[in-house]
Amino acid sequence: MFSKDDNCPDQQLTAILRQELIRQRTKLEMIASENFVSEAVLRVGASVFTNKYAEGYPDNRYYGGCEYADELEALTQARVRKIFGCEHVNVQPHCGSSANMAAFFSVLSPGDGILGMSLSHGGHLTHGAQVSFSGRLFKTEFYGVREDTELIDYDEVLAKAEKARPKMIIAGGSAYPRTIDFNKFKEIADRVKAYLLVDMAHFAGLVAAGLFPSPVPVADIVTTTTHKTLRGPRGGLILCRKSLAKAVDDQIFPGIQGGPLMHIIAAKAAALGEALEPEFIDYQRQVLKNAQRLAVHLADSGYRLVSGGTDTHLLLIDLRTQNMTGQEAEIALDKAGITANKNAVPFERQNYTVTSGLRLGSAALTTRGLVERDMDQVAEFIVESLRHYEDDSYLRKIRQRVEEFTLRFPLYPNFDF
Ligand code: DSN
Repeated sequence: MFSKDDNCPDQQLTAILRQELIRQRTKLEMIASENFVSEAVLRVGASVFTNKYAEGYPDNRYYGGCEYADELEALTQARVRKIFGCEHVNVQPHCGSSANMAAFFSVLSPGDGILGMSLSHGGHLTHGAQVSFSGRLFKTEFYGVREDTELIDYDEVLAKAEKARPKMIIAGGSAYPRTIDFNKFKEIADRVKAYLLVDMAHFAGLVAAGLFPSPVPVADIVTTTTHKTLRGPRGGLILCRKSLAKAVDDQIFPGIQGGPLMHIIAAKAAALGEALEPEFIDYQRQVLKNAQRLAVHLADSGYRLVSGGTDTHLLLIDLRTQNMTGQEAEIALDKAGITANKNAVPFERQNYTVTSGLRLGSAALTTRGLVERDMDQVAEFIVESLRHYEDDSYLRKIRQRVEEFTLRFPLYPNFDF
C-alpha cells in the first residue's frame, strides 16, 4: 500500500492494485467472512517483519536475529489471552484451514472418527467434507439442523455421537446464523469421551466483545481466523488449555507449517490491540443491529430467511420460494455493485456451484460506518436487484446509485496506488 505521494515504479502491478482499491471503495461488501482492516493494520501488515524467518517459538527459534520477533509473538499471544481468557494460544496459523488441520492432528490420528456440521447445513469444508483433508483423512459423520426450526438438532448430535463414537466433535461453521449452545456440545462430547473443537472463525469478534457465548472455557480446542468479525489480517489462531499446548504447537510447527508470517502476526497484534479498545464493543453491537435490520427489511419484502433471522453478523436467504438460484442472485448483485456469495441452504437440492441460497454479512459495511437507516437503503438495493435479476440495463442503473451511495462512506481515504 502506498500513500498518495509515493510512486510505485511497477505500472502493471499498480494498475491491478488500484483497480482492487476502487472495487472495494465503490461496491457494497457483504461477504459475511470479509471485513476492512484499519489503516494501521494495513501498514503493520506491510512491515519489515516480512523479511524475517522465525521458525520455532519465542526463545526457542531455529534462526538468529529473532529477538524482536520473539517480543512481537509474545505480545500477540498476551493480547489473545487477555481478550479471550484462554490458557494458551498459537498465533502462527496462516489461515483457518491450517488452524483446523493442526488442531485435528494434535489429538487425532488418520482414520479416527469426527462428527461435524454438514456443509449444506452451515458447516465448513474442513469439518469433514470429502473434498478437504478432513474428509479424506478422518472417518466423518455429520449432524445438521432440524427441518422445522432450522436450528441445530442437538438430539441428532447426541444420537450420531452415540452411534459413531467419534474422537472429536466439531461445533461452529460458515453459514449458521444462530447462537450455538457450547455447553450442550460439551455434555455430548463428554458422554462419548470425544474432544470438543469449536471453530469460532465467523463470530470471534462477537465473542471478543462479549456479545456471543464464549466457547473458550468449554471447548478443548478453539480455532478461529483473524480476518472476519475480528477485523484483523488474513490468518488464524488456535486457543487451548495448557495441557494441549505442546501438542498444538508441535502440529503447527514443524507439523504442517514452516516459517511463521511475522508481518502478519504483527498485523494480528495491531488488530487485537484495537479489539481491546471500548470502541470495538460499540462496533460489534452495530454489526448485530445492522444484520438484524437487514433481516427484518428482507423478510418484510417477502424473502425467506433460514431460521427466520439471525443472532450474528450473517444471514442466509432461501431463494427457493423466489424461483431463483444462489448463483443467479450472486451474479445479479455483483452487476449492481453488491458483493455477496451464493451458499447452500439446509436440505439443498442444487449442487454447490449453483445453490439455492445467498449469504449476506454486515461486518464490512459496519466498518465503513453504515448504521440501521443505511441498511434499509442497502436492503432496497438488494431487493430491487433480485427483482430485476435478468435485466442488465436496470442492474447497471442500480450500480450507479450504489456507487454514489458508497461515496458517503469513504474507505482508506489516505491511501492510493
Ligand atoms: N471461506 C470462509 C467463509 O466464507 O465463510 C470460511 O473459511
